[in-house]
Amino acid sequence: MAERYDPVATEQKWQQRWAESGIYKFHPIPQAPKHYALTMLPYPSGNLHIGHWYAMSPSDTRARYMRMRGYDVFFPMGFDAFGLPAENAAIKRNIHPRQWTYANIERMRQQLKAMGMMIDWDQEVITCDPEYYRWNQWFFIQFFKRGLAYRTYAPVDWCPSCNTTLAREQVVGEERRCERCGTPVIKKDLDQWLFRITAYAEELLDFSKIEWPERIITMQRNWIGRSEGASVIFTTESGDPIEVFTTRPDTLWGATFLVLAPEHPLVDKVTSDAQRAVVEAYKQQAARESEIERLSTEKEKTGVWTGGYAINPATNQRVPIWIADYVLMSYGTGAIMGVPGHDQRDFEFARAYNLPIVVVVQPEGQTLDPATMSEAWPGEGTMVNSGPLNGLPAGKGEGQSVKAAIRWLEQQGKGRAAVTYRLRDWLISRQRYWGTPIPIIYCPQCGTLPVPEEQLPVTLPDDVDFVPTGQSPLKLHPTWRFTTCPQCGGQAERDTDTMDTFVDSSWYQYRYLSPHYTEGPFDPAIGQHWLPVDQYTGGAEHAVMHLLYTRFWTKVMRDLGLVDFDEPMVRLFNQGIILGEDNEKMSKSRGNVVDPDDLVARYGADAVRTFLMFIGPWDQGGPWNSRGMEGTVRFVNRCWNIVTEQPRPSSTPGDAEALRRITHRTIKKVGDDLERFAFNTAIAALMEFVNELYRARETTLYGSDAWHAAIRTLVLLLAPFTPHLAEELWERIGEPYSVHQQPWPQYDETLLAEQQVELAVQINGKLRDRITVAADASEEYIRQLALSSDKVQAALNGKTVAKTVVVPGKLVNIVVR
Ligand code: ANZ
Ligand code: ZN
Repeated sequence: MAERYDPVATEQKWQQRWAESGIYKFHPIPQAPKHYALTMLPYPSGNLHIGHWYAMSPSDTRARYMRMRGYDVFFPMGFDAFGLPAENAAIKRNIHPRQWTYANIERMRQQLKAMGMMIDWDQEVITCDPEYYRWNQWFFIQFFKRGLAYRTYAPVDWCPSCNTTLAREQVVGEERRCERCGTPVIKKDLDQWLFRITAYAEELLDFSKIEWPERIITMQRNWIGRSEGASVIFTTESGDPIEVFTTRPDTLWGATFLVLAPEHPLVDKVTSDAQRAVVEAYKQQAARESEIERLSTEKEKTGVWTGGYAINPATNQRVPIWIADYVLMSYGTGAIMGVPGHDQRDFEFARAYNLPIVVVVQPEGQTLDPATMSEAWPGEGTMVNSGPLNGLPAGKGEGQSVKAAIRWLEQQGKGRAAVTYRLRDWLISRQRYWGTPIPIIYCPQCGTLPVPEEQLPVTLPDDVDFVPTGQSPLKLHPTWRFTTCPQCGGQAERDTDTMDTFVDSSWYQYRYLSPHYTEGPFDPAIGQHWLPVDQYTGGAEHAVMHLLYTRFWTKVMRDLGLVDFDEPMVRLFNQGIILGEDNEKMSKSRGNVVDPDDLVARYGADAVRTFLMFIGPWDQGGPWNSRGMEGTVRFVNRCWNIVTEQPRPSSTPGDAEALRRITHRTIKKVGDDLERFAFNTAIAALMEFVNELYRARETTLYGSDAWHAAIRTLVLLLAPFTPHLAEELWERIGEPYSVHQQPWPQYDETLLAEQQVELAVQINGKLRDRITVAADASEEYIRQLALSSDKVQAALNGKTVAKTVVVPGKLVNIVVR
């Protein structure tokens, strides 16, 4: 009786052996060309779910493959361990967030080990460890010294349920809800720390040094939102300049009013006493609306006149200054020139409030009349009513109106070319407990000072009441915030906010190289060899937060002299999402959650890994399928059996050359597929190969050189996918430990060509047809093909076939009686 494969025992055996023999040990100096493979680190929520498996096991397969390709591969793992859920869970269970977090980490680390990944756990990074967040604080201070961290009192997005501020990226959807809890976000005025990511806006638009999915690049490009145009200076009657940003400076001669955002700092000054009450009321109302509501083109345009006027620098005419909610303080300069002839929103506004409309672009073959126009003309045409621009074609090209307008503005000193970005600075202050304390001291004498670097880390105290009140919990601690001023030694206070956890994940890839290094965020000698990350993998949901922040962070690190490259991750691959069997997002309430622990206990990690990779293209994700899971289990067992079982001796002749060809074709196919993350087709090729091996086993090929070579190749090709099974089989075929230290098999080009042969098809010796088949096609296949030929069928005319003789490479003879 053949021995059955016992995945659970086998997996434990090898996981232990791998750990003892240290085959995944990180080499500070790579011993071969380096390959830094990184997968996004998990949040320690308490349980590894199938989504983690879907993100990590294919990454591990790819990393293992690269190692067999001859690279020294670093594939580290850690935990993104600060953040709100720890506090919420801790409040619910009445335990400390630290305790909750570290218990979860412990559990998840075990689950990750059970997955059979090639992780060197000595390189692990836990972002809530003081030895980690110390460097968040250190970076903060470097940013501060360079003017890249600054504090302002400003209206910020505030989640009333999480009781904290949010970065703009964390406010999602048209309804502007909190990304975490879905509560509608409100505005609140607070003193907040921001990182000046906008200083890098232009450079962040340069994607030429990275190979990232087009989708992510587009999302980042749109998020940064670059607009080219001009800033134009209008002057109020009291002499204050009002700068507007416009993409159409050529329409300046048609600007018949100005509109300020209700929050614009000049509103109070330009407002006349007669208008003050309505202006105040309007400001109040606008403050309650969301940005999306304010920008909506559907919405009726509203606004009020301030009672003030400014001078249009081109026409020298007085234009009224209005405020309206469709102008946002957070974009451009927070003020616009109203050009109702050519901007639809301005047109609607002018019609609603009876403001004059002037046409400055006449379209070809039409004469627009402001009195009868029903909408603005944003298109092409010839400039009219525009002094020096008259007669020019309207457009952005050379010799066209926009360039001419900018030149005119610059000559007159009334404006200049300008670029505006949608990107805002990154707000990092959080009024929560479980995060990195901001290393700043406020001294009544000396002002705002960074904590001296030798005093880092500023540790997070344990004895804090962290139940959210809207106040920073650290502020409520009886003593923590009191300190002495590093400059004058007098009484001073610490900043009591903590940092956004996206700070932690902005640079963790550097820390993995030397997680306990004390002289800097990472050991530069090791960084020299290993950076940057060669291959990053993770979810596409991080397109505009994490993936933008880490690019920004690396550029700052470069400017600080810490690294000598511009981009943190050269290549990026985004996996899809694994859905429940019902094709819906997995969720407890739907009851469609698949628990990897159960599956591993039943089928082993290798089968689960393989199934996840076989389910479909990795970037597309797909629904769970229990039948498919069983299919994978069968495949694992078939691999086991083909290597370990001894068949009965056979005298059927086998084709050694054909076996060699399929072996080499499989090497090439699996390798090519792994290069492009096509795990599913790679596994399909392996399945075909195993089928072929089952056929070959029933012939004299069993036990031949070609057989042994094919089996050995199979085990090597399985190694990245089913690391435990492959290791066990490798031992069983008498090869030395470890299969994971073997080179990837090479294929022989000359064996790849799929040779075609033409066969004559005879009936009782008489030629009836010719068929073309692969040179190594099986006899059964050739027989089927010959019998299904139309000509053969016609000639047979219902007669019974006595037998069919296949002469390989030559002919098929069908004998009828
Ligand atoms: C005059 C004008 C005439 C405009 C015209 C457009 C067409 P993008 O492409 O998104 O950058 N604008 C500027 N600042 C604004 C703000 N804070 N809130 C709302 N709208 C603002 O759009 C730039 C255009 O949006 C600017 O060009 C300005 O209107 C408006 F025929 O100025 B334009
Ligand atoms: Zn002081």
